Amino acid sequence: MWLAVTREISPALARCELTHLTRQPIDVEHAKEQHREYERQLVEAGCRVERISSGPDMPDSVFVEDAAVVFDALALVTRPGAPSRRAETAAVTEALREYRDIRTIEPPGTMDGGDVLVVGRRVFVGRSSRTNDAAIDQTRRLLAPHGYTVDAVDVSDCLHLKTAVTALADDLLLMNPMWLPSEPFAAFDRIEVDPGEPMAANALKIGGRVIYPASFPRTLERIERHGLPVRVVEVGELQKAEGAVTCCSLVFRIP
Ligand code: CIR
Repeated sequence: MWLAVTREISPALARCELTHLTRQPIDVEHAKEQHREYERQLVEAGCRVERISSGPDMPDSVFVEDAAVVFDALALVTRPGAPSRRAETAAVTEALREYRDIRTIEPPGTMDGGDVLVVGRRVFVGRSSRTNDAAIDQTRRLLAPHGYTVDAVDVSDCLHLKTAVTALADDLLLMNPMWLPSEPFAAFDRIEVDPGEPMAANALKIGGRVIYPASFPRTLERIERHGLPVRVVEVGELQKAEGAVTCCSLVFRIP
């Protein structure tokens, strides 16, 4: 079965990190409602949801994807690029320890899980304002014995690699070609986001189903035209914090 690790929304969400967005007021109660509906969709998709608690000292902790990347053989706990987010990894490590051997990104490496796209045995890592070469090299060394290849991809126009590309299937990517070089992804089929919806490349695939934000109707149409079953969620308050749908969970197989 699937396990989805999520994390409670911090009462301090409004003090989140912002890189490419202008700060807007965030209604934390509304964000919590949207997050609960997101978790309900995870359950509908076949996941058991395990929610970690949070606190006022971790504004961004709901974006649990950034604290770890879970593979079949191990969980890689990151060292988040924003110093304000480094404390998030302790509780995530404890939650994952029961299911996977833990490996960690060590200084001077920094990495956000939002920069790591895993498609089958291919791992693409965004070289971004959050993730550096030291972390990419560590990841390559840790994963090589398990048969994964690791490719670095430069990301400068958006926060994370997965802001610009996610996988809808093992051979199909959803991407914004304006924010990425196309060469690393040449082997894959692709759906491009509608040009008027640049933030629309972040979709969460679980099994054969896709969880997708309600705010990108034209790209949604493109995904549905491919015959993929999509469940739409309202995540507007989390989007104001520069979050999307992959970032609010760590989804992986458990026995
Ligand atoms: C941050 O800047 O770290 C948070 N405000 C947003 C992180 C979103 N993470 C993700 O998409 N993986």
